[in-house]
Amino acid sequence: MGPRREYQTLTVVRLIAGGLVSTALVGAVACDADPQRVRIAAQDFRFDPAESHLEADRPVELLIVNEGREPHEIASPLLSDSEVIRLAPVEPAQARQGEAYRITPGKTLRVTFQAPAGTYFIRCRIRGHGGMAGLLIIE
Ligand SMILES: [Cu+2]
Repeated sequence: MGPRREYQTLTVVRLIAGGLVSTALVGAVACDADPQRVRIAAQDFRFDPAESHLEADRPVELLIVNEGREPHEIASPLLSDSEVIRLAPVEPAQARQGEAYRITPGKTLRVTFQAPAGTYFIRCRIRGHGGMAGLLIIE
């Protein structure tokens, strides 16, 4: 499966999940503007925690800290989806490599965004790091 096809598959999964969650939360009002902070450790070779839960339509500050000895990266619809509002540039900006961001050992990547409900995959695409995958479940 090529990268383009895979992205489309992920988008469909996200839209389906988003629809289900939206239905379940009808009537809920999200008006709290305090950012939700999430810290995910990129380890050799997994994300910890592998699953995080967040509230939809509220600002999120996502920190990905490389605690390993290997470089890791994050690729996610969160970084490319047009429905995700990026509230600040990704830091450090020079970490960008195509559709992913590379994080060297000891460094932290900061992504500040607001997203509609859905299930967002994150993964490391570096060869041999195939087990590095996680989910941000926004509901
Ligand atoms: Cu990796």
